[in-house]
Amino acid sequence: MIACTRDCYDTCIFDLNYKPLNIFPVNGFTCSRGITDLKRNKMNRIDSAYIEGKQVAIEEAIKYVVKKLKEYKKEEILHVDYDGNQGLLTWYYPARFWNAIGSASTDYSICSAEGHEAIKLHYGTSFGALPEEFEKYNAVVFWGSEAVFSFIHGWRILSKKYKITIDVRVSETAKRSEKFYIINPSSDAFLAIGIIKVLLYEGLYEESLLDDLDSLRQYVNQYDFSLIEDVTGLSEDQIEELAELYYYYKPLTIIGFALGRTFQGGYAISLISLIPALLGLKRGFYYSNSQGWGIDFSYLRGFHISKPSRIVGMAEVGKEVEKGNVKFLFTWNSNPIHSLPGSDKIKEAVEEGRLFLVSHDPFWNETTKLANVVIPAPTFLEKYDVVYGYWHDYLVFNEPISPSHGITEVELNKMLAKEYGISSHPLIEEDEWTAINIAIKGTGISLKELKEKKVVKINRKIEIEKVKVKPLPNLSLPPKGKYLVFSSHPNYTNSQFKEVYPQLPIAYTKDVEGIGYIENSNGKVKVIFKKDESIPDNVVFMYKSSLIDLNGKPINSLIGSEKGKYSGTPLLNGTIVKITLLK
Ligand SMILES: Nc1nc2c(c(=O)[nH]1)N[C@H]1C(S)=C(S)[C@@H](COP(=O)(O)OP(=O)(O)OC[C@H]3O[C@@H](n4cnc5c(=O)[nH]c(N)nc54)[C@H](O)[C@@H]3O)O[C@H]1N2
Ligand SMILES: Nc1nc2c(c(=O)[nH]1)N[C@H]1C(S)=C(S)[C@@H](COP(=O)(O)OP(=O)(O)OC[C@H]3O[C@@H](n4cnc5c(=O)[nH]c(N)nc54)[C@H](O)[C@@H]3O)O[C@H]1N2
Ligand code: SF4
Ligand SMILES: [Mo]
Repeated sequence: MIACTRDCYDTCIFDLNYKPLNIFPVNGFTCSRGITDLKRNKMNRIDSAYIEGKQVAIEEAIKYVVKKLKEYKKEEILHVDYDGNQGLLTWYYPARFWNAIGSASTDYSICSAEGHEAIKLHYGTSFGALPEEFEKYNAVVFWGSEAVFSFIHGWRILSKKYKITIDVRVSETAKRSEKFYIINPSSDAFLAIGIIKVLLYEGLYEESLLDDLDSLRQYVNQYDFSLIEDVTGLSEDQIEELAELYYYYKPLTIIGFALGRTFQGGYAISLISLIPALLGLKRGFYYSNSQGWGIDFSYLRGFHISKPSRIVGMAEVGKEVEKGNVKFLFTWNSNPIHSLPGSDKIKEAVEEGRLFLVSHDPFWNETTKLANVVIPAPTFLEKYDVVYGYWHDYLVFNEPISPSHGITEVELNKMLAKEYGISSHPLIEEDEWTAINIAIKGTGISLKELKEKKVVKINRKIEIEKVKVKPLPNLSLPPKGKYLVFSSHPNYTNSQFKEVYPQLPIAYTKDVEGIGYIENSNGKVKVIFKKDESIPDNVVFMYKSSLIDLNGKPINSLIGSEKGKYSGTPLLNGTIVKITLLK
């Protein structure tokens, strides 16, 4: 079997002919990327190792990387890895070499970390509804989620329900919903307070699971409806209607990752998560179930023996590179030049010789094209791995169906360790399969069983009886202005698939058409503007897969190093910009 390892809610499972399995919730269908995977696997591949653009043997590249590594202090060496491939052997285990040498690590905050912490404050876990539980609801609220594109199997189940969407523009999900509410960007915490106020005032909460309604009442009383109306852009009547729909339908709330990247996004998610509990729904939300399976990701990364010498927030990598605090950057499973905030600073530092960049990736991308050293990696179709999802509860034993290109992350880890002279370090000595067997113990599944059956249900149930009201956040007013806002495109997963579906940097606004600039105090980028009536005045909208401007400059030049309060997630959807058309 093979599970698609891309960063995606759905984690489709395929047979060895790459046909999607006809089991719930995969249900025999996949996306526009899934159907082109076999073709794409032969396109745009890195076919060899490279040093400064010159083709070399992989062994030579590794020797050179280790020689360079030894020139820097461990705090100046940073590894940047994220979810290009969610396999336990591809993403997690390879952090061991870096932890063994005590280099710096990121805080893994770029995507969903803020919301995990926000929900855990109240529920003690971020584990929400399972696919089977999606089926039981009559209605759903998509809150900051473009599920029609980003979560196609979830959407297939939920599209049959009564649907309510809360967004800052008329998204595709909004268009296909029975009701939608368009609010001002980054005002979600205030809307959640408005809904809670109505439910409490009107007594619409017979079976609340919250432990301290008095504190909640006092808290929401601090916020007048006139303020909530002003901040959210909705009228009191609209908020009342939304609250009554919540009470009447008792919907499942899909809390989108996009929210965690807004101004006060963690606060918003924390308050939103209280609504289903107030209505008596146990785990009446879905955010990401990844931290609920009992997989010990820290063990895989080796934190039980060696920790990073320092943590650099993903919001701050650009800034730290600019300051000269990071001089060596090793990346795998991630395309930082495309996707990190302030990535223009990383690009400049490499071009000016202030940063040594190494990338291990299967495909040529914005980072590999710039890197001093490139090492080819096999794709998930070319190696063994163990894969979990962040929605469904299957664990999958991935088997290769194509000949391997390059060197796996595990092999590279071992070769780096050998060259560095630390092969006998306990993190390196422990065989990767032994590490996996230990790390998945909490799922109740052994590696032996998984290897035999290939696809095994984790069957984890987390019961919630009471939900804690406190801590409640102290809110500030979101800044006014035009917000640059991003979302998922159906044909790409983040920066991937441009070899199949080429694209241009297009920014959608209500009324501007032509070529021009988006700018703020952090930078200026050149894009194509297109008019789109679904975008309000205070939003400039872009897909998060076209983050390189017409001059090759990262759009993320515009994103500063501000970060969320709970987990340091960058404010990717919280940036204020100005637009000008080229004369
Ligand atoms: N096809 C496809 N699927 C994907 C991905 C992909 O690139 N392509 N990426 C995957 C990844 S990495 C992730 S993180 C998830 C993301 O999936 P989602 O959680 O669905 O997030 P986004 O698609 O980024 O954006 C969701 C919506 O949030 C809205 N939004 C932005 N700011 C605000 C705000 O302040 N308030 C409110 N209420 N709404 C706001 C946007 O307009 C957008 O419609 O999808 C995964 N699935
Ligand atoms: N402005 C703005 N920036 C954003 C976002 C936004 O909404 N707006 N979204 C953010 C979000 S949600 C996320 S998750 C990040 C994603 O950021 P990225 O790191 O760009 O994520 P991907 O493009 O999914 O994957 C990264 C790389 O992993 C590689 N890869 C795939 N499989 C393997 C493998 O088996 N081995 C190795 N070594 N590499 C592999 C891919 O080829 C790709 O180059 O971007 C963030 N950046
Ligand atoms: S990207 Fe998502 S929907 Fe597409 S094949 Fe992979 S898991 Fe399935
Ligand atoms: Mo993400």
